[in-house]
Amino acid sequence: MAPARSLLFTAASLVAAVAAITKDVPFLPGTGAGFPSPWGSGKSPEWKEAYAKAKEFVGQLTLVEKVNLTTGTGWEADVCIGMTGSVPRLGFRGFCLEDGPLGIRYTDHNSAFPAGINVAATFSRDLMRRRGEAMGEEFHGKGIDVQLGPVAGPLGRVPQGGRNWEGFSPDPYLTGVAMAETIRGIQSRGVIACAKHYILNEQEHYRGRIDVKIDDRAMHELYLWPFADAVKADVGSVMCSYNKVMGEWACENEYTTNYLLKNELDFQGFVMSDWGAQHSTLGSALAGLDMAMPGDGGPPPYGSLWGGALTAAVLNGSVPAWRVDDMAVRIMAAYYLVHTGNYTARRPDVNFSAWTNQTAGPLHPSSNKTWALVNQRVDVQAGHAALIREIGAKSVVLLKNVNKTLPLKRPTSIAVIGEDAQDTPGGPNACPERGCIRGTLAMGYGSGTADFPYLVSPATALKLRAGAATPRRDSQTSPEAAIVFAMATAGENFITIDGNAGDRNNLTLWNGGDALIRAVASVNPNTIVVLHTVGPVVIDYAKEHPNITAILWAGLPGQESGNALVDVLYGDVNPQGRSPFTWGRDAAEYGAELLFNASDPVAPSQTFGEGVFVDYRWFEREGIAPVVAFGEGGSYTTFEYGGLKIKGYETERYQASGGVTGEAETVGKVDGGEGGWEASRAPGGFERIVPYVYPWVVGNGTAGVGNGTTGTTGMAMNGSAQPVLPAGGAPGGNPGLWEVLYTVSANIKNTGAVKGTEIPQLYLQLGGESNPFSVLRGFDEVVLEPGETKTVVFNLTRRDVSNWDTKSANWVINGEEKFVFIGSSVVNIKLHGALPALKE
Ligand SMILES: *[C@@H]1O[C@H](CO)[C@@H](O)[C@H](O)[C@H]1NC(C)=O
Ligand SMILES: *[C@@H]1O[C@H](CO)[C@@H](O)[C@H](O)[C@H]1NC(C)=O
Ligand SMILES: *[C@@H]1O[C@H](CO)[C@@H](O)[C@H](O)[C@H]1NC(C)=O
Ligand SMILES: *[C@@H]1O[C@H](CO)[C@@H](O)[C@H](O)[C@H]1NC(C)=O
Ligand SMILES: *[C@@H]1O[C@H](CO)[C@@H](O)[C@H](O)[C@H]1NC(C)=O
Ligand SMILES: *[C@@H]1O[C@H](CO)[C@@H](O)[C@H](O)[C@H]1NC(C)=O
Ligand SMILES: *[C@@H]1O[C@H](CO)[C@@H](O)[C@H](O)[C@H]1NC(C)=O
Ligand SMILES: *[C@@H]1O[C@H](CO)[C@@H](O)[C@H](O)[C@H]1NC(C)=O
Ligand SMILES: *[C@@H]1O[C@H](CO)[C@@H](O)[C@H](O)[C@H]1NC(C)=O
Ligand SMILES: *[C@@H]1O[C@H](CO)[C@@H](O)[C@H](O)[C@H]1NC(C)=O
Ligand SMILES: *[C@@H]1O[C@H](CO)[C@@H](O)[C@H](O)[C@H]1NC(C)=O
Ligand SMILES: CC(=O)N[C@H]1CO[C@H](CO)[C@@H](O)[C@@H]1O
Repeated sequence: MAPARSLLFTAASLVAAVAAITKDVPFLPGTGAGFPSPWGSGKSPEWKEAYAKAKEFVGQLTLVEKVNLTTGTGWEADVCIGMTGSVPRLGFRGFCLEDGPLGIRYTDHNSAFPAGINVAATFSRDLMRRRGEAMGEEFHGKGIDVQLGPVAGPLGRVPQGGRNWEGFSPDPYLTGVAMAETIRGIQSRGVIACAKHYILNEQEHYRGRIDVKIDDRAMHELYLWPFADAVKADVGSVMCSYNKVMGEWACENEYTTNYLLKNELDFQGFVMSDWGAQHSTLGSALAGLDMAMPGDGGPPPYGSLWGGALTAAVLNGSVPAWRVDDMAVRIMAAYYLVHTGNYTARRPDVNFSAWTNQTAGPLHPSSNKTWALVNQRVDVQAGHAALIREIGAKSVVLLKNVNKTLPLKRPTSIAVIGEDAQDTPGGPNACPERGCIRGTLAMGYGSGTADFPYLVSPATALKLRAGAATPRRDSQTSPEAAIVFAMATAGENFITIDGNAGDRNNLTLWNGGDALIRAVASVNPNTIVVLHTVGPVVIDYAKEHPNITAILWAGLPGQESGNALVDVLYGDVNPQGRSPFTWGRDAAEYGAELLFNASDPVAPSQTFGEGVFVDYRWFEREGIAPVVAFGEGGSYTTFEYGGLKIKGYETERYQASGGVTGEAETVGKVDGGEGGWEASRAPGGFERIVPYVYPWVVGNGTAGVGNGTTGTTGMAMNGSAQPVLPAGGAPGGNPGLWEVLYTVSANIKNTGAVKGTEIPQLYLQLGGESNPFSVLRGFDEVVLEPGETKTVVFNLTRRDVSNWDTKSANWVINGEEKFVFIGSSVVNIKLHGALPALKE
């Protein structure tokens, strides 16, 4: 028997959790551990060829050419949001980097895809992958090398987090799957994906100052988990974040970058800084940063922390030559990794300027230099509208549907109420970066936006679909159905809307949404509520209201918003969306708190004392019944579960990885000493663009006198073979973690009258007081005709059944009895059983 789903654990005090933190961390940054910065090995089969090509390419470069690839040319110095220096001698142009996670920012003739949170709600690996592929095609078509997405940080620790919607879900397993599928999709189209923001960037308030403290276990089991999936999926780049972790900036943090990402996870691609998140020349280089973005912002004479300053640091012996070679090799390896097959020789020129909407403009906007035809308005949308509509419809979560109110049955009159249903006056892009509320909400605000090619509002789509039954905007008469629309947005902190500086100040609806819903429901007994929100909102009253017959969460559906919604309202698409987060009654129910008012606003710090207990894990631990549970969502049909089978496999004992890496390599020509200084100056007569970041040294430096930064000196400079960590050994971590230890299967039957898709979910109880009651470890998308039964099979890997153990710095399977729950949400469990003991 599985234990009762009641309060299993007494709530451990947060004070104890906080006290446990320092002792649970293997070391603190700044203590010298975590050096040297691991060099890419290119050992894994997926990276081998890319590394060989990268080394051949980098082997031809001079020091300044290598440095050019590592450093952005400066804010608005070129046409992309970020662009590195080039290698003109070999005809290799710089890397073009462009936001964002739901489509191309600052261009036209591109698509505006559903936000990450929506594709998470589909629980469809297939749609996650296809969305990635379609985005990759668009970025490639515009000549972009790196798409700055997908997002696993913020993970969604707190529901108010301004950028949660750019990512997927506060559940690390769901986010991990979405990261991997999105990355594989993007990279299959010749574009490097960027897993961001690494790491613990969970709120917008104080994001450029806050120091986050966390215990080793929560780091591994929660926040690092989806990044491990990203690395396992061979992501080409990772972006380090604005915040500090355990006292050091995330972009010069040898613990998070060298130790966790590059050593333990064996990440083979390159790490770039978030825009302006780099704080020093040597600290960042030695702690594993590989690319500085946007590149400018340093002191004279270089105007950059890298560029010429990095060249000087190599020449004066402060940064080892192999470290810069490793940066360049990692960057080029990511390039060659995605330029295979169809994409081997295809690298379209950059076809747009992020900085102007005019056709002609400067190639170097910060200096207004070199005017040219910049916006060629290449149409990259292809047939993606159909996919966007499909994701939009399949991400709608049906939260309430009394007496089969939905699907609509040819109502003769519909009232469409609320500004959130309407077209935006001035067009869908009237608010730059969606930085104001006007018309229907289809994406959040900030740098994670793309301009809409068009936006089909719900009102427009309903008008078309309803035909004769012309929708009315008033509620004076008694329409058969009143559809009320309401919204809540959030975004990045460079924009403040209605006092919300990125993060949401509250969890209620915006723009009078709650009052509007109540007013309509007080007069219309068939009130249908549609919510466009960035995350959970407080809707307990609406769930209970007798006149509110249906509630749908449509999230942030992108350009096909209205069409996708109508598909669901009229039953062309049977809803399969499931909530990728928990809905509570107020923010306090979530346990974890967003830091709005720091006692020390200059150097704020915060401890993630709730450990692994976020979202449903916290609700379960505290015995709080959610308003809408994680994984919950209705359908127009019904399903029956049965036939649970659990099978354990005999397995090899888990091997801790060991041994040592190879030695650090210098690649090709090493410019050093006095000759190095001379070789690293700009050629005579070179015409500089001002302001623009270059890799050349100026003046006369001292050759080879320094040997590193204080404290870290010896270790950071040490290029000899280094130990492989026990949990490491291959991209994503120890390969043994992906061994399948159990398969769990169940039969799902469609017991209703219409075709539908069920999302069976597998939760595990890992046992013991320190574990959550249950954690998601599997889901599937099962399409069933009426009366049809299918068997779903879940694989449970060693990683799925393990906990992080600080003492052994590895994953271990604890000795507790473990239970499997299969259900249609975290609280609606249909089948359960015990996992047999492991046969090792
Ligand atoms: C570095 O890149 C810039 C910008 O693309 C270019 O002008 C310059 O010539 C490059 N320097 C070297 C040494 O290739
Ligand atoms: C070496 O160069 C770096 C970057 O310009 C500088 O920060 C550092 O102080 C220099 N060290 C010595 C010993 O010259
Ligand atoms: C290569 O591109 C062509 C044309 O776009 C396409 O038909 C084909 O499926 C692609 N092949 C692969 C392996 O992606
Ligand atoms: C930028 O250059 C263009 C073309 O030379 C010129 O017309 C324009 O006035 C310049 N703009 C600024 C702000 O200097
Ligand atoms: C649902 O239908 C039943 C049977 O027709 C009726 O008794 C009940 O009041 C309805 N519920 C609501 C909320 O309309
Ligand atoms: C370009 O057009 C978009 C969409 O209309 C608008 O949001 C943006 O502010 C414009 N950008 C510039 C640089 O004018
Ligand atoms: C919550 O914030 C929104 C947006 O600022 C605002 O419209 C709403 O009135 C606030 N709710 C409450 C209860 O203050
Ligand atoms: C439901 O709607 C009816 C009008 O049809 C109204 O009389 C009634 O007060 C409403 N109920 C609530 C709880 O608002
Ligand atoms: C560097 O120093 C040498 C002699 O020490 C001098 O000839 C040369 O002009 C100097 N170069 C620069 C750029 O200052
Ligand atoms: C490196 O620098 C440290 C501190 O300045 C010094 O004690 C040490 O001797 C130097 N090592 C070498 C090999 O130059
Ligand atoms: C489950 O694991 C088995 C054995 O490793 C593998 O053959 C199968 O493809 C996996 N199935 C899924 C759905 O991952
Ligand atoms: C200048 C430039 O690179 N133009 C290209 C823009 O993209 C289209 C489509 O890929 C190419 O045909 C152009 O050559």
